[in-house]
Amino acid sequence: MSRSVYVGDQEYFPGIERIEFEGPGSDNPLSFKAYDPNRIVAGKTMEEHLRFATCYWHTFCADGADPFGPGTRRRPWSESSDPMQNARSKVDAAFEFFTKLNVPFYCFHDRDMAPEGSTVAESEANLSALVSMAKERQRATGVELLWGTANLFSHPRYMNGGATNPDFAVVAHAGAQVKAALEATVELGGQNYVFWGGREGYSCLFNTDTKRELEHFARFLAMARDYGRSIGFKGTFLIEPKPMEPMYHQYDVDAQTVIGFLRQHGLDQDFKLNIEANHATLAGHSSAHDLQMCVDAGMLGSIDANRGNPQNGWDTDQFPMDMYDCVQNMIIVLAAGGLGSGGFNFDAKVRRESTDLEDLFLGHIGGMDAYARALVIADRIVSEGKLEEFRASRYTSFSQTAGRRFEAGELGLADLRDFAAGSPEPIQESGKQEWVENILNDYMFS
Ligand code: XUL
Ligand code: CO
Repeated sequence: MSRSVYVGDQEYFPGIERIEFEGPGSDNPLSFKAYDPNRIVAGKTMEEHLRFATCYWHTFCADGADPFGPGTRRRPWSESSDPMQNARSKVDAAFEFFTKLNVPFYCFHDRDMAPEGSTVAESEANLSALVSMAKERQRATGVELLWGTANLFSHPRYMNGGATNPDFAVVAHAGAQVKAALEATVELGGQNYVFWGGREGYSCLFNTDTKRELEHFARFLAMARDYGRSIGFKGTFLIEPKPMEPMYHQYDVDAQTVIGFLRQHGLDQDFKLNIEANHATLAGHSSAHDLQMCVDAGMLGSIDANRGNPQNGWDTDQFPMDMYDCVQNMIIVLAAGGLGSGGFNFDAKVRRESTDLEDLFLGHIGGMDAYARALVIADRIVSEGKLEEFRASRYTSFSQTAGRRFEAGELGLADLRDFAAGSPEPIQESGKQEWVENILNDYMFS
């Protein structure tokens, strides 16, 4: 689909036109070399497969501040002394950006879009005014909302957590915010609603009742689910795991932890997972690992596409460009039949030293091209089936008599003993990791 470029009263990205696919031969940095939204791969367009989203927070709110220094960039949509005026300018800048980049979706936290007021009612009114404006821009441009969420981690009241705060009065504030953010998401036709457990975790066991906090968390999620369904939210609720930052211990450590938690509390029918690459690596996994765990559980919802930095191990939220990671992730997504109502959201920010407005485009273009290339490579790998054939061949003994009965639950430990005692020593079978890795390189660079 081709969306029309939107420019409001002020043009925020002058000199930048619609980013078009120009192909690998182009030396125009403001063009796609690989992402051709209309190109058909495995029966669907690239746009339909990848469902790219731009995030509001890093792209339009972040100024480059880090723990060692303040922001390095001024944005033309943040120059008024009136926060509501800045918020309105930001909506216009955002829709200009989305349509110039030709990205079909966006994502936001409540506080990215509208400033917090001095009372709950004022915050609700601020959000609802900005949501009306965003809804109008969505209608005018065809850009859609991939997911909404609530920021339950920036305001000082949330320093000990949102839904898991030891003080009920703070939990109530978290509830008020999620209620309003769910209403905003429904109003904007959001396809998913995300919970990233910003400060849902703890720093010290001596002052924390983890059992109680986790029970509160499950109750809170069930309340959000019930309220969302009651106001007509038909999309998917998503939990985004992360093991640390800002808390030392975050409750939603990784995919398997979250899957177990959701099942324990009967939330697995409504909730799936949003896997962020940099969070998986902080947990000591690869993003492919966490994606595979979700697929195995039937709970892969969406992806926050980014990458970390092996040098410092922080959540650096860099734009994805490591092709090995992108290809492995795409193999898993394609083999699973796609992301459904999810998408690839760039939870990624330009570096503190990248101060030009143009850099916002360059970061996204690189990420979109990386995943477009990965899609093409992964499609060949999945459709030719060489790797899958080898993987399946390693398990053939479970299709034969005793192995099949084992999988069917028909054997006991004594049966295993008798089988072992009556059989010759198992023949050594190489896992052939070097060979399968070589195959990946052959596909990537042929
Ligand atoms: C933080 C993070 C969040 C979530 C949305 O690490 O990833 O931006 O994606 O709250
Ligand atoms: Co994220």
